Amino acid sequence: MGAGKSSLVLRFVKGQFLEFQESKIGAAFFSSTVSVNNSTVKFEIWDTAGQERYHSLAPMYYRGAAAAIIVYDITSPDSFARAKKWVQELQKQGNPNMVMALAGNKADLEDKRKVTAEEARLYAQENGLFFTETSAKTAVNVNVIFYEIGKFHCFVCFILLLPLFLIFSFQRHMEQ
Ligand SMILES: Nc1nc2c(ncn2[C@@H]2O[C@H](COP(=O)(O)OP(=O)(O)OP(=O)(O)O)[C@@H](O)[C@H]2O)c(=O)[nH]1
Ligand SMILES: [Mg+2]
Repeated sequence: MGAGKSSLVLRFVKGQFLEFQESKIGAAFFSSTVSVNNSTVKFEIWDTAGQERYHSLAPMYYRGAAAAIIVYDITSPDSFARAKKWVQELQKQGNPNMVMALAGNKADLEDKRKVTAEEARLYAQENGLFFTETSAKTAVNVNVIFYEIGKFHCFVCFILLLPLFLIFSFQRHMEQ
């Protein structure tokens, strides 16, 4: 099951949550304009297929990317391992100025947790990533992670959500 990339985008862009999200085959595009620190930021988001068989398509999206959100599921150690692989790949192949954030999603499923927040926080610190746990279901920290990224960039930026992943671009305009 996916880590919740599409769900995070749906929550961020439309404020909704679906118990049964369709798995992505191609990539879906979303855009959303929000106010961050007195600036208007236009996020342009590519939500792409997370399954391994679509891995080869990823560089097409992340090459120009200025920001990435790597998403794992706190109930799945396997998804955390895959998130780390994506971080490595982006560090090697992505834009060197790319802002990266790590999101431990499904934080509402505390009773099924298999990845501790400490473990992920430490990993994020070591790799210079912004880290937070999120829940697309309850909306916890969903805006926080997008706003954190929005703070960094002016003009066109791209964001990805991996391992099961997603790309955005956003533009920032000074508010009048
Ligand atoms: N409890 C809970 N379920 C979630 C959360 N986010 C997503 N889900 C569920 O997890 C499943 C997968 O979510 P998706 O958003 O499709 O995951 P994805 O990463 O886009 O998956 P792919 O497109 O297949 O790569 C769906 O059934 C969602 O309803 C969350 O924060 N909490
Ligand atoms: Mg999806």
